[in-house]
Amino acid sequence: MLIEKAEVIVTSPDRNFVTLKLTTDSGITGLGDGTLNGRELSVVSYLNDHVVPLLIGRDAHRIEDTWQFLYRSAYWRRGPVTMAAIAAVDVALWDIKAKAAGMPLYQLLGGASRTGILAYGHASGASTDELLDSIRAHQEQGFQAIRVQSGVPGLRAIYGVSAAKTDAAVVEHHYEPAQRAARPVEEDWDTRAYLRHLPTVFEAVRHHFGPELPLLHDGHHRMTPVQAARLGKELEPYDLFWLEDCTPAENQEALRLVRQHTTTPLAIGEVFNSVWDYRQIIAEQLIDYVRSSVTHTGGISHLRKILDFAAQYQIKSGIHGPTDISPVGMAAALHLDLAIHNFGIQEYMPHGERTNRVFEQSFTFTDGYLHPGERPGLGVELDVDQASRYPYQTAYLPFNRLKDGTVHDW
Ligand code: GCO
Ligand code: MG
Repeated sequence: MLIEKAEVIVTSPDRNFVTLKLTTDSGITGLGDGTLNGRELSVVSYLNDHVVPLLIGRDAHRIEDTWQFLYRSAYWRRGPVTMAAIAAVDVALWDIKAKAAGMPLYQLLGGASRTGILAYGHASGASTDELLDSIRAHQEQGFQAIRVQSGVPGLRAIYGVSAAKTDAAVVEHHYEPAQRAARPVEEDWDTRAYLRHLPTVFEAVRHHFGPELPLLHDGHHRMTPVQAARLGKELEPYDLFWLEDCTPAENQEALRLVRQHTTTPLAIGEVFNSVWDYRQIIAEQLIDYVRSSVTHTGGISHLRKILDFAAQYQIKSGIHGPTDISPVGMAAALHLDLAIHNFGIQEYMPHGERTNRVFEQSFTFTDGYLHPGERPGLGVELDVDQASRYPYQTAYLPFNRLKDGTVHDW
């Protein structure tokens, strides 16, 4: 079965998405997500200018060989653009193989290891009261695990908290960090104010919702190791499911200091691209959850290798699933989640209605659990007419400045 056609489709229903569609000589099509938030067109160029010409005429069944060919023949390895482009090809080929087999993709990955995929939703509020309402709204939607992000007194809009007031009607997709604007929006940041405030937020949340509800928090790379160690320690009484990205992810050794001081579980990796980014923190057991997405880590083939490595050290999955992962990337995550043994939790931010019209999906969310569905392949199809109604729009992620004007990690 040969690849006959490769098309890169860019659409911006609620936000920008980059999708690779492969068509084989037997008429089977496959989809892969290559969306890189705020840098989408670089992946489009990488695919169109350098990868698509190499795919035509290749055997669609040779997934591993194609992966190794794209990775090694480029000579310039890793990096988000390269790995998102390779991911798009890899996932599209898995979609084709599963459709050819007449099976949902998870069956080819070893079959189901569980009946459903526990998902966490994003609750947030500028104030603690608003946050408590947002948690209630998520519980009403069925979520059984909740990420908690809160405003900090004295700071304007910050990561994870919508600028608009949260209410039940907009809770589905109230938080979308990329802004459709010609320049990145500037936000402000003060780590000391954050460290003072956050434990009071968790105290209020535990007081209102009791000890059972799994609670997560994202530090979004903004702390130093010693600040992260202090936060982890101070949050111990509130029994977090995880503290995510507490330090900038490039420095794997930073997590050693954090780990020595706290038993709060640690999750990291949404900006990682390969198993090499995890080598030390997995082998030294410095983390508890792997946060990579399928889309930014070379696809199902490579993320599976990272997760199998992690499994040997009792480290579990927590696959990245914000709205900037398209429904194609989400479906790929769900098939992997269902099949692997060391599944931890899946992030789930439901997409908006326009996005759901462009990407027709078979996955379900019931009582807090996701399932990829039983359709052959990934279970997602792209409506090309709908997609063409929403052309690309320039959008940037925000960035942070401290009070004195210094640029800080966002
Ligand atoms: C998460 C992430 C996202 C990122 C976004 C950037 O935990 O879901 O931190 O909110 O900020 O994916 O594109
Ligand atoms: Mg995160």
